[in-house]
Amino acid sequence: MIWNVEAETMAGRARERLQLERVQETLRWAVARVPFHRERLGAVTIGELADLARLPFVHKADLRDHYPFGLLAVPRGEVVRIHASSGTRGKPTVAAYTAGDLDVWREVMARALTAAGARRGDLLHIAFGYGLFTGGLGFHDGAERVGMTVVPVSSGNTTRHHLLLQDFQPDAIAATPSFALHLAETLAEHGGKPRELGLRLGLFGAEPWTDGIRTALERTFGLRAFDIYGLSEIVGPGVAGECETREGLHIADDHFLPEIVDPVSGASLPSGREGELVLTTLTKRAMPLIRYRTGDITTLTVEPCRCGRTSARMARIKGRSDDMLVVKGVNVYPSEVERTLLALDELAPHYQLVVDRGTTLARLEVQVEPGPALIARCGGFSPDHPEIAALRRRAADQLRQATGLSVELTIVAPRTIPRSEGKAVRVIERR
Ligand code: DLL
Repeated sequence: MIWNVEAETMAGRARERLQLERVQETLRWAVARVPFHRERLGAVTIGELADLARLPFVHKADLRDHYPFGLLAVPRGEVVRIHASSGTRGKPTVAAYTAGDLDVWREVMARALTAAGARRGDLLHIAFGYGLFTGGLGFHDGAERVGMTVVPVSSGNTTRHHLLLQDFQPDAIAATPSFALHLAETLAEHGGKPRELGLRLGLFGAEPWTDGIRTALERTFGLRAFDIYGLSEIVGPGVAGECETREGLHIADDHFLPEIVDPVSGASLPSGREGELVLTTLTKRAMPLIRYRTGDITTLTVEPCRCGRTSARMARIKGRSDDMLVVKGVNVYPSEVERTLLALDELAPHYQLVVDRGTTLARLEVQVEPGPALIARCGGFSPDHPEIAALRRRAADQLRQATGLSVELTIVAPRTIPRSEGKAVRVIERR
């Protein structure tokens, strides 16, 4: 089902016209109301969308520098909701919404949910955190707009999740992929069967996840898994989402205009080239952002999709530009390691990368857990068991072929890698 036929199937030319009008209006709005934008953009005007590439970027640091309310384009009293990112380094980044901004968020979330196959009346178990994080409330509001039955469980407390999942038998679950796997694993440990929950749909996002994790989730729960993307600075979840074809994520590009730039030089890249996603908000009033550097690495396509939607689509996120590891002069994203590891059936979808920068040349150790079938075959876990030792060599070999890096690979005992209740931490830095 297409939630908003007019907006989602708009012809290319009409879409571009609308985007141009909305960029121009956003520029006027931001320049007139926010000193930061006025100082940088002055009397700038743009005659066509391509002119956007001449404007300076906004970085996450700019948001921190104007913490908390320095980038507001409306009086504080007109802001009806505030969210914020977790802010691992220093102050959090703040996102502010007018009532109209929240309406747009509900609209784009409703599009993403229905594109994935969610329907009015479906019971949705929300296992994203509620609070300053946008996951819980973003899914919540969008799902209510669709007319779903919302169960706002939030993250944490796995026992409560098990109980509600078993008793309510939801149609759909929304969670980070890593927390969903954790829920399945702990349920099985308590004698439950994830497949018997009867879930039809998994709505996952908030962290990079490869098709290997998708397969693991689909097999474990017997559901179909869909990717939903977003970031709090722009709105939260709902910036983009997969439709049933799962050939990229449809960007709500009548509200958020995407570009791809070279992560190092900032030069604009044509569609089809991999680079950093840059977003310009087209309808936000409380905190418009022009050419915001998301840090997320992906590719854009503007080819119409088989589903009938005509928006630009982005490939699944490969990782954040600041997550890229440079080890012995080789660049590698954690997702590339994940893809290789999960191609091996005997390994479990639990891994982490330990980077040791204590030595002159950084060292990378990949730690991964064996799958339950292998452990059963070996009669328990022992790193020296011939099957486990052989698997270790094979996995290290495949990683070398895929990344060009000879990594130290350790198969660790089951349940050694910390499980996450929100976004998984894949990289541990030791200095
Ligand atoms: O993670 C919003 C969200 C919540 C999206 C629930 C989807 C589902 P932030 O905490 O601001 O917002 O983190 C945003 O998370 O820049 C990406 O690096 C990453 N991210 C979000 N969704 C995906 C995804 C929420 N589907 C940052 N795939 C973004 C890969 C994702 N990475």
